[in-house]
Amino acid sequence: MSYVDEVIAGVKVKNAAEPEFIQAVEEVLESIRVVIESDEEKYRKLAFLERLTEPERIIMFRVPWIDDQGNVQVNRGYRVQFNSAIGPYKGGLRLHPSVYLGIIKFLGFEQVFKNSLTGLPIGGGKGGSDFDPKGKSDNEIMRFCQSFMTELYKYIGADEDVPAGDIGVGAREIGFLYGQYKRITNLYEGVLTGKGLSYGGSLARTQATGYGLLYLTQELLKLNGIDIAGKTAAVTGAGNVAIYAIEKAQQLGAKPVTCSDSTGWIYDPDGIDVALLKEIKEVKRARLTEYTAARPNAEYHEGKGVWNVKTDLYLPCATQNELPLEGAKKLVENGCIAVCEGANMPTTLDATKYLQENGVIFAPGKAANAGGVATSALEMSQNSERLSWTFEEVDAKLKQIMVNITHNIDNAARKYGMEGNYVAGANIAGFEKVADAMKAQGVV
Ligand code: NDP
Ligand code: 2IT
Repeated sequence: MSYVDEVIAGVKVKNAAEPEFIQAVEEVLESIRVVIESDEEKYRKLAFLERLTEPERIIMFRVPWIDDQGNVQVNRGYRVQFNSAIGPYKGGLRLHPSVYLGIIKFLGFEQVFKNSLTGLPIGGGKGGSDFDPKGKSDNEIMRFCQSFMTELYKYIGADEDVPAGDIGVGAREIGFLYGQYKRITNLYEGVLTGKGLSYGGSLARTQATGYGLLYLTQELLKLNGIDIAGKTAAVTGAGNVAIYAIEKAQQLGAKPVTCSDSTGWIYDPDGIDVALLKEIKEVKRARLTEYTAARPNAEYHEGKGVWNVKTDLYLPCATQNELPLEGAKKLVENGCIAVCEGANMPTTLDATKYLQENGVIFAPGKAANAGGVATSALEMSQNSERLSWTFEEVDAKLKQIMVNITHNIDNAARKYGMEGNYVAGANIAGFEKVADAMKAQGVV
């Protein structure tokens, strides 16, 4: 059996109850097969892939907190410190009831290659909890965040591990987490990113993932001789990534006509009203059903099905495995030109394969959504030099990083004879730097 197949089989046995982690590993290892097989015996002797797929450290802990009724609640907290070959662990925290170890491991594994693609010195990690922020008061959120940080602070630091936001973690949560870290450690350091502007945050971090997604989409289309202006787009999600993807798409002359949340989706033929969406989601923290009340031409549909809307571009920005084969078939039928992933692993493996085989330009999340973590690394730089850069400065750096990623993944795919396969290109380009650093640092 080839070394890659051997390791995939081993990962499946060892992590049998974690399908998302297995999925992420399979995708990466299949892509880098061509690199590994060019020097198979050396990689096998170094147990290189076994080390690459085993987190350096997994931290799991109890998070007790008291709800508004005075009852004690208990959640489980996680931090997976996956790989520190190229820098301190870096990656978000997710608060969602679906969180379990397999989700955090898949996200941490993806983060290793994504962070490498940014070209900045950041290793990969991820954390979170099965805590459900929906319906909780601000005080409950604060008590949860304080309890979570009371344990997590032991394992993180500005040069050690720097968490940030992800699903369910935005400016409010980062504020509570930062306050508690500072209180316990007495350190005013850049231990979290996504901070508020009054206490060390970076301009453009809020917008960065969505904006970055569109910068990459624009450049990738350009590489393929297509202009983004005038294109229609279907966006899923209605959170941080989706909102700023919609905003930047409009600025680039495209027309996003959908968004969604966990209960349903909106089709607005006049184009999504981004100010209204921000008001509903960022200010009121309300459901999308409120959108149609203010926009008579818009339709609200329960459940899933954004892929039924005929658009040129499809930008999934909600969660993992939200785009199944059935949706991919519909996209191809509708003549979709490109799918660029704002979320982490939103497309199932069979759907990805179907899209690629049918000529749809496909940009994987670890390249397409890297603008968020890249700007987090820029926030770390500003914290280190105790300066803040202007919005224009950060945005220009973000754009340049996304343009570089686009060309790097294109070139890596070409180098190995897989022109246009940006999944392979992203995995190979991300892997090369990490592999080089791991080899140089010996067996650790
Ligand atoms: P938010 O919490 O701001 O928004 C998440 C959105 O996705 C909400 O509209 C939410 O709906 C929807 N959603 C979440 N879970 C599900 C689910 N299980 N089924 C259906 N819809 C769901 O998160 P972000 O926008 O920050 O994150 C979105 C995606 O982007 C995630 O995959 C995240 O890992 C990825 N990402 C985020 C980055 C960042 O900087 N924030 C950077 C790179 C990637 P509802 O409110 O109803 O739950
Ligand atoms: O998935 C991701 O890249 C993020 N949630 C952002 C991580 C970060 O450290 O900014």
